[in-house]
Amino acid sequence: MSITGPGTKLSGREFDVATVRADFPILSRKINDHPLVYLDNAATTQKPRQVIDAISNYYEQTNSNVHRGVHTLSIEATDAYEVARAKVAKFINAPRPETVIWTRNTSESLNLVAATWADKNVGEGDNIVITAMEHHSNIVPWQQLAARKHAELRYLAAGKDGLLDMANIESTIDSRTKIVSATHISNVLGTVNPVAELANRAHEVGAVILIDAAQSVPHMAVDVQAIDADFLCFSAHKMLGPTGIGVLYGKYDLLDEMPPFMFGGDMILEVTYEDAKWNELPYKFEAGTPNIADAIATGVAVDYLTDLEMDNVWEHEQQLTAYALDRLTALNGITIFGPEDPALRGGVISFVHDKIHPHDLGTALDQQGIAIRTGHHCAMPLIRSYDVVAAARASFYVYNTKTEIDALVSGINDTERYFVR
Ligand code: C6P
Repeated sequence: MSITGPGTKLSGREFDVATVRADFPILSRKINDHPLVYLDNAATTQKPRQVIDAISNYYEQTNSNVHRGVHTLSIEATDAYEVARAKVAKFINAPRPETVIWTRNTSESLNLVAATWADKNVGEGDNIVITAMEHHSNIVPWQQLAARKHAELRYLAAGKDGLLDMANIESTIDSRTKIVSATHISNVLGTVNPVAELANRAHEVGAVILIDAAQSVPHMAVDVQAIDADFLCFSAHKMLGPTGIGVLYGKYDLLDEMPPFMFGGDMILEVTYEDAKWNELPYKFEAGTPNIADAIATGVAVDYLTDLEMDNVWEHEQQLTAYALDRLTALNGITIFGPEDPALRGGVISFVHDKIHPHDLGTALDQQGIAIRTGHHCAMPLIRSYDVVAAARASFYVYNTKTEIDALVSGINDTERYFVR
């Protein structure tokens, strides 16, 4: 697995958070008369000026449809759209740009694989393996598919330590497994899962692996070839890019054999009154006018992260996470979910307070300008397995600082003084 953990040497350049912060206009906003402390990055990240400008520049200078025109604007738009795809391919070390499909988001990418590859390849009596720590977007499509195909949906269990129970991997992923679909980093527990090991086991039994990288690609160097991922997906909005655009990576031969997901313009080569032939990759999976501006802006977000260097991004978040775990653990009445060892987790910390409901805590923190997420985090089965219905969650990114974690801790203390008398 290509992840960079603690102890990794930085590549020489300082990670200068103050310089990074200056690129994000929203970070100078005040919320309820306090400076914004944005700790809801697992939900969506803020956007740097470069990404915002890329969107307005596109509409001011280039706006046109792609793959259709012979005029200058259409050629420029097409070039920029394809350059962005190539940047994303390089970012995840995909062997060729055609293996990167633009979708709307991670959810759509997961649904695409379930509705095409899995619909074609999963039959009665087969099984699909996911983990106990999946987001709803990586549970519900498989529940639906399993019901439709009379297949079994299996879960690789997770222990209370927040780690997958890898001891059961051989009995869970067996000769009737057709696909394993697993999150790389849990959006609730922060756990970094051993996806290369899962891929290896899937391949041993002739299954394919789909990796939900919504919470990993934005934060660490991910190499699809090193992991040997068959499919991998993520959303631009969680990595400094715009909403409404995401990625599905797939191995060329798998994508080539898959039926299309949606039908319409651009995804066809030839249409007669009777029938149609599908276009080559990646266009077979991009029916209709795509989200051109946001694809181009995603390329700019990738440039931004590439410039920071993903090893530095990971190292920065590791330091913040270790610091936040230390400070939160020292508070009374707080239970933190997920691995105790910061080296086993990304920058996501979910927790509950024994006397303050997460929604009350979130609302009180907002009064102090601090944005966290509260609720089930779209992972109801996992949250319920901890005997709670909701949790508070702080999640970090490139622009966060230890001072902001101090603000979170003092915000919790202030809330406690108000609620617990
Ligand atoms: N998690 C969170 O606050 P979309 O919404 O399609 O861009 O991403 C879905 C998704 C899939 N997998 C994982 C691991 C995720 O974390 C998410 C999005 C957000 O945790 C919004 S619910």
